Amino acid sequence: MIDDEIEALIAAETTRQAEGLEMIPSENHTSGEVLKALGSRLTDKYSEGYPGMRYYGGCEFVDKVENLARDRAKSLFGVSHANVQAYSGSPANMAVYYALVDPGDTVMGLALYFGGHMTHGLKVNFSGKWFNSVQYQTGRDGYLDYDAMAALVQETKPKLIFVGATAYPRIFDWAKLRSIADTCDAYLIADISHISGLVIAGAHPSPVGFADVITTTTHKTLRGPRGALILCNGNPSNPLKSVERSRENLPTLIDRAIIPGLQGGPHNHQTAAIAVALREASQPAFKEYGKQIVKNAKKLADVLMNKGYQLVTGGTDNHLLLVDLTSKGITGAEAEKALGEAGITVNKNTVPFDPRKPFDPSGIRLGTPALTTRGLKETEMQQVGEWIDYALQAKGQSAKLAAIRDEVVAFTKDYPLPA
Ligand code: DSN
Repeated sequence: MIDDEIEALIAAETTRQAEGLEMIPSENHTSGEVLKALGSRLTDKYSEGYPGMRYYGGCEFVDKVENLARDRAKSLFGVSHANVQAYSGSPANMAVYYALVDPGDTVMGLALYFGGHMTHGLKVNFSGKWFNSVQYQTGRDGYLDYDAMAALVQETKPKLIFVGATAYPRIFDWAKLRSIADTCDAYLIADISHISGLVIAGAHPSPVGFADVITTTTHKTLRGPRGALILCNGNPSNPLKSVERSRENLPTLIDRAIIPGLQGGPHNHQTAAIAVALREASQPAFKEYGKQIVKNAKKLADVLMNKGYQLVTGGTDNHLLLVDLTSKGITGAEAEKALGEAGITVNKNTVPFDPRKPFDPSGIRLGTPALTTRGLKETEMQQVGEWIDYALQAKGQSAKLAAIRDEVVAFTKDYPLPA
């Protein structure tokens, strides 16, 4: 039986993506091969446990799938251990807490409203409720304030420090962060969800060798399916023996946190799709892709700054721009709506020290990963910047926004979604 209701909705969403410009920095377009793995019979299979140690029969092929995904992740990032089972980024981060700290322990992370993530210690998230969460932030200039962070670490002595962001346009100084964590022997956790594709491409420094554990979603700049990786170094131990919390035991601690700690059966179709994406990311073309993402973001930053837009930190080193719209007299929510009507999908976002509330903050995030996947380069970024500016000026004027949308739709015909 064909489910015509769902089929129509999938078709409508596909058209929305194809005829619009997806500029949410955490989104991307996967390849047809990734989609094929996601839509496979692997979704039918239960396989709680790890390859060679399952609680179910019939795992001979999903074992191979998971081993391929693990080996590809290890080789691509240069680590000795990879767990590929976390259902997505938040469960991956939860597993890290579960593995390394106890409820009530002091943990630290970048505040959400300064570009961090909910799971890095937001008060209404499990990470802020179950732990004594201390939050660091950026300076007035939008850059991470390493000195203030170091002082806060000295004062509060966290056992674990999350570093990573959802709205930070600059690079992380991993060596400096390691030395800050070492002042209280804290575990340093690098959540590179937004930038893992850039790390692989050599367009952002790698935290390997500095962070104790690295987490990343697989669906952002890495351009895979929704999912996550947890990466570390160390020696896996006999799974039946108990292990102490130590850096040497990180692989065992992480694996046990995922199962039996937090999750049940792995999503094998997702694991296969991650393996496909990791192979794609190991190709020379992916390095070019990652570098082009950054070139495109820098070009868009220049175009918008030349039109008088204020960018947090005055530019970007990565895949995203955080635009403070205060001086333009438009709010983040108004901008998101106007751009949406013009066929450009973005999301409203707080800016550092935002006087406004998160549901209608002062800024928007703009990202180039999805547009770069479709083949847009610096020349096209000029045009995209023009449309963004026209649309923001045309806020509330349906006819003008519809006219921009017509231009966007026509433009996208030359930049199809990946086959
Ligand atoms: N929701 C993701 C983002 O948009 O950045 C973070 O989890």
